Amino acid sequence: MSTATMTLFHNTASPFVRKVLVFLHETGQLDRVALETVALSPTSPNAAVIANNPAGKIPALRLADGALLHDSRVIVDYIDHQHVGEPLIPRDGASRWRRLTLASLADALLDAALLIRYETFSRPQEKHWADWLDGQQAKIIRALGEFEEAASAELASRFDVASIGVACALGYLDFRQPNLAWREQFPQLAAWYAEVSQRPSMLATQPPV
Ligand code: 99T
Repeated sequence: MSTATMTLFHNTASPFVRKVLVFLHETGQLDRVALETVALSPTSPNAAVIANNPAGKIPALRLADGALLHDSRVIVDYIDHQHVGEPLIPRDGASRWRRLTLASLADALLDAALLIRYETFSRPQEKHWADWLDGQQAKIIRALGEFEEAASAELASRFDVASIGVACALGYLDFRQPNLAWREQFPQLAAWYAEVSQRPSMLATQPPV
């Protein structure tokens, strides 16, 4: 019998959902959550998601008492408060703010990559705005540059909110921008990612092929 008391609005293509799933894996709470898979985009929203989250976005997590949490930052914080082991989000001190800032940069990379995805996938070709796409891609490259600096010490030091965010962001780049060839430009980041992508939590949550 299922022991799940919570429901996660979910899609395997979403790197934001993946962060939540990796947190659940890493904290041993996977069996507490049932997955409700939904398909959605800004131009084809999902009614069940909108009924729960006015922003119409996933992940959203329904708790046992019916309360609804979104977005991924709020959900991973909640999950991190639900287990007894070492927190994946440092509770205080300078490390809290540094790890959350790295995690935020990973989200910013994802926001840029998702805007590119929606612009190129959902909008007709003749309406694509090249300067705007270039501006989003530049954000991605700058973020990768900062992660390259952080790879061998800060990211390698532990697999927490920062490292999980960066790992899921890199997985999404490989999924949606397979020709980017970021590994040549950022070799330390590539080496770090090759290692962490073998973790069971990462292997179990890969985007679709
Ligand atoms: O924007 C929409 O209407 C629907 N998009 C989403 O729900 C995406 C799915 S990733 N989720 C977010 O943008 C969540 C961002 C939020 N700040 C968070 O949870 O952290 C879809 C990826 C793909 O299909 O390529």
